[in-house]
Amino acid sequence: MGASESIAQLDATFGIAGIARVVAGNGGLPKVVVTGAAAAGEMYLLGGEITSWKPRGREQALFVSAASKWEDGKTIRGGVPVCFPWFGNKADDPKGPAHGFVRAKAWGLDSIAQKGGAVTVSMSTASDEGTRKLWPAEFRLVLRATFGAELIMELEMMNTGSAPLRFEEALHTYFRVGDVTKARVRGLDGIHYLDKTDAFREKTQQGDVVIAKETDNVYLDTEHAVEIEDAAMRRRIRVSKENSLATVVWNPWIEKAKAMSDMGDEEWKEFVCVETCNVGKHGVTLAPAANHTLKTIISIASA
Ligand code: TA6
Repeated sequence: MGASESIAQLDATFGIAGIARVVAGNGGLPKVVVTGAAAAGEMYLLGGEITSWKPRGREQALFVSAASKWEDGKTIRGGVPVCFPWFGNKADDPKGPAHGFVRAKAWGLDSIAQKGGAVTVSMSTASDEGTRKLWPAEFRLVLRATFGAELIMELEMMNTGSAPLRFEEALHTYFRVGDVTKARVRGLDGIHYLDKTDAFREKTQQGDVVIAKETDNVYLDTEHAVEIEDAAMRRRIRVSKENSLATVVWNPWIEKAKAMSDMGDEEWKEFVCVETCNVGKHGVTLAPAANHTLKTIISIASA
């Protein structure tokens, strides 16, 4: 079955007229387009990657690079990449794909459901011959994304094997901002973090996080919500979460952005990543047949 036929097949099976369709997106890649009463959104089967959320009456909340690649097996630059089963470099294999392998994998579409004005899209991926070569474990990973007045993301991990396993995970969200140099992230004051730009040295956050240079901080032992204050777009984006003990704040700044082939030289100004995670010492250990759900709820208010 060719790509266009399978897209038509998926649309026939899961599409909801006037609410959600499966269509060919960038690079001909299949995506779900949501046009619900409360919000519009998009989610690609490549990586189970959300690339758009626009609550009714509000501006787009997510950033996607104009230079992103759109190819099977490649990662999308922007939106909400799913990092799993490791974060950053693979500890025991520097050649392993950064941030794990599911963000470059084709996921399956499981369901599309409408409730009130919100639409929930559920996609999943699981262990197979390819994943076992990189990570010898049996798993099923489901991402449920609810596009409504809030964006709710639930990443459910199930250990489908007979041995305990340990993994890291992150919803690596790229939030669109008007001007990152005029934005700040609130809610991390006094929190310990590892500074990835300074050999992972442990430091303590003083006040709000302001972006005035390359920033790559892994905040530890933090379960509470944070807020992105975006003065240029006069809005506040609130990121609350459950079952997550770490938060990462990232912006590549000028030089790193220039060095990235899938990011425009000036695009570093247009986003900040605030990532809901379980990484490092907060990696999750799961017994056979057990499951764990990381949840994040995003809302926007005028500032
Ligand atoms: O989450 C922050 C980070 O780990 C940074 O170190 C930076 O590498 C970023 O992710 C993007 O990673 P990527 O593999 O998508 O280029």
